Amino acid sequence: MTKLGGLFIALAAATHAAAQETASIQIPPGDAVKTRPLVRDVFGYSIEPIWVNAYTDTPLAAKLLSAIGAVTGKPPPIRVGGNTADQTYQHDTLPNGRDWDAIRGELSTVQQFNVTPAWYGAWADYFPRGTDLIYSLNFRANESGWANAVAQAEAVHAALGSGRLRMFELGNEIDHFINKHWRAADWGVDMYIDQFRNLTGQIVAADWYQKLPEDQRPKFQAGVFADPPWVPDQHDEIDDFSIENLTTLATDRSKAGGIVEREQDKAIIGSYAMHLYPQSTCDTARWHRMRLDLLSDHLVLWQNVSQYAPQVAAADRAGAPLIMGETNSVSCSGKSGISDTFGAALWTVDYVLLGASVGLEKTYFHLGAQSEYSAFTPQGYTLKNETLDSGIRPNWYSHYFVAKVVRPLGSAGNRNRGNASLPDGYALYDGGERKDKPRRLDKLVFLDMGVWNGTEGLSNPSTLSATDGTMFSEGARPNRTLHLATSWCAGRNATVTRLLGPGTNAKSNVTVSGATFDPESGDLKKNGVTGETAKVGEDGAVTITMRRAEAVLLEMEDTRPCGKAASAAAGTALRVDGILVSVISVAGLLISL
Ligand SMILES: *[C@@H]1O[C@H](CO)[C@@H](O)[C@H](O)[C@H]1NC(C)=O
Ligand SMILES: *[C@@H]1O[C@H](CO)[C@@H](O)[C@H](O)[C@H]1NC(C)=O
Ligand SMILES: *[C@@H]1O[C@H](CO)[C@@H](O)[C@H](O)[C@H]1NC(C)=O
Ligand SMILES: *[C@@H]1O[C@H](CO)[C@@H](O)[C@H](O)[C@H]1NC(C)=O
Ligand SMILES: *[C@@H]1O[C@H](CO)[C@@H](O)[C@H](O)[C@H]1NC(C)=O
Ligand SMILES: *[C@@H]1O[C@H](CO)[C@@H](O)[C@H](O)[C@H]1NC(C)=O
Ligand SMILES: *[C@@H]1O[C@H](CO)[C@@H](O)[C@H](O)[C@H]1NC(C)=O
Ligand SMILES: *[C@@H]1O[C@H](CO)[C@@H](O)[C@H](O)[C@H]1NC(C)=O
Ligand SMILES: *[C@@H]1O[C@H](CO)[C@@H](O)[C@H](O)[C@H]1NC(C)=O
Ligand SMILES: CC(=O)N[C@H]1CO[C@H](CO)[C@@H](O)[C@@H]1O
Repeated sequence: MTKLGGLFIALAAATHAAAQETASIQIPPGDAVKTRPLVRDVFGYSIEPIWVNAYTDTPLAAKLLSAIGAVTGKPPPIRVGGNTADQTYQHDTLPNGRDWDAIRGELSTVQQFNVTPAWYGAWADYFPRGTDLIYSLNFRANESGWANAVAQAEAVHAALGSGRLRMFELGNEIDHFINKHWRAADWGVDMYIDQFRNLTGQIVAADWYQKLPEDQRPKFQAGVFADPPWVPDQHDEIDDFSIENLTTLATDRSKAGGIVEREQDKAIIGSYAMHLYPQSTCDTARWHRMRLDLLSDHLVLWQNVSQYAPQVAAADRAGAPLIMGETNSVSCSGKSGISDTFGAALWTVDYVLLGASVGLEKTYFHLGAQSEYSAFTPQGYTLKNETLDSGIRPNWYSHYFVAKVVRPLGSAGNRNRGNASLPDGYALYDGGERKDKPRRLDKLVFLDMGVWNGTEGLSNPSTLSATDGTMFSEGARPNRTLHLATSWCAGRNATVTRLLGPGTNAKSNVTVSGATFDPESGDLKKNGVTGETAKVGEDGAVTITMRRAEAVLLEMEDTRPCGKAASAAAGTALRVDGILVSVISVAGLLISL
């Protein structure tokens, strides 16, 4: 973890950089940095089971998710899971004659979510072709040897098929099960491993599973813990759950063991998951600590994300990646005025890329159709005495921006891209898998996380107006100029894409270099190709100016060695209006969009 120490210095520099007017940044050559792979479906969504119908009843989500797939070549991964996963019960038929029914208790909170096998089929075809789905089984209901979960697994696979259903989870935030009275006080890693083996053993032994060719058998995402390792006051209860404790020998934490002790368990674990919500409305202590400015602070994000480094190392040792399986800015449904601002959008970009650079392979942002943190909401509804429209919030635009960041350059599949954190940003490299293909700098991302409270775009008809900004920054919006020393060839142009908003406090008028989405239909209205470029000077010098509260992406499309004359590169010809419309090779599968 020596690299993390190095990172810290870079990040500390970043927090002061906003005050400087210029900064000189040396971009390390590809062979000088340690990188993690950056996958093109790094940014996913987690949908609360009770809200799946709301999302799949309108075309909005499908339209938006397809727009990402059109840029990256791979639609965002979707996890159907959350609190209501452990309240989902499957029945052959329901008294209401439909395929789902939510039984509400006091304060209209959902007590039980009842579904029939037909429910999975109702949304199976909704998500764009190529979407990888994770489905969270009810792990709480352990009666009759998890008969409910065993039946769910078979029914959801029958509806979705192996092409869509990639993994199961067993339960949601299982480290809160004692507190919820779903397990006794002795609930811990050892008992979890026994129960994991029992339920997965039953699923794996089932006829339907055994009949599948080996490469089509859904795997399991293990863990699914909520407690942030380094923030004890946010733990609901005392337990020993952590990815380290789950996957290492109790006697020697540097050696793989625990759940991966048996080869047959290791073979079915596709990934490990944890959840993180840096802020929360769930209790009064945390309610009083909530602040928009905390999202505009790279050091706070670093403190939140770096606590997973030991968990990543443990998952690496155990042979499967760690995933941020459910997250958002503020837990218990979010906080308008924080979660639905342009500040949250910049935070989201920084979070996904920082996570990837620390080794969190993918990050899934939670969606509820009436949640204040959702990137988009499919239907109008009433909340806190306000009537809201369906619509799109600023953090949707961070996804579109990240799509541009991870999109492959040229026409070739590009799976070996790595990342490195830099002061204020990230460097993305490609190649390096062979000696004759040296690792090359592809892209650079810079974020100015300083706060600028503007006076435009303060409201958004899909969110509460009661929280619209009332504090405004004075004077002219500051900017600074970055002088970059890159390994790019003199005379070439880097294309420039910006994530733009009127201010940290804005709830609308956010764009990705002018690209906007219709809040009702989800249609991409402008393509965002402004033609802005940054010319590479002598010795790879690049100069770029960015305003306070802004993100910028630099891409070097011309990837041939220096000295080769520029001509229409193979990749450029495939692009129409900046969007990839071709067939791209993704992990050996051909996916046409
Ligand atoms: C189900 O959970 C309860 C509560 O922790 C426990 O007493 C019981 O033994 C569990 N049943 C099985 C089959 O594990
Ligand atoms: C699961 O546990 C039950 C009750 O202890 C046991 O009868 C059954 O054999 C176990 N199944 C598997 C696959 O481990
Ligand atoms: C891991 O297990 C040890 C030993 O049982 C325990 O002391 C520690 O608190 C556990 N870690 C977490 C994060 O629960
Ligand atoms: C995130 O970091 C902030 C600042 O250090 C801290 O107050 C908060 O508790 C952290 N939250 C989590 C869940 O790590
Ligand atoms: C909604 O209106 C009712 C009745 O006027 C009032 O009592 C309540 O405090 C309001 N709630 C919110 C969140 O403003
Ligand atoms: C910006 O506005 C938000 C609320 O919209 C407020 O919480 C924050 O303190 C303001 N920050 C500055 C530096 O003006
Ligand atoms: C940067 O700030 C300076 C000083 O306020 C201003 O003159 C200039 O127009 C700004 N440039 C951009 C691109 O915003
Ligand atoms: C770089 O961009 C400038 C300005 O758009 C243009 O004049 C020039 O021809 C471009 N150079 C190359 C090598 O594409
Ligand atoms: C800003 O957003 C509002 C509300 O979404 C919209 O009506 C307005 O046209 C937008 N203005 C610009 C300049 O895009
Ligand atoms: C600078 C750097 O390498 N950033 C991250 C990329 O991934 C490695 C993991 O190998 C992290 O340790 C670094 O923090």
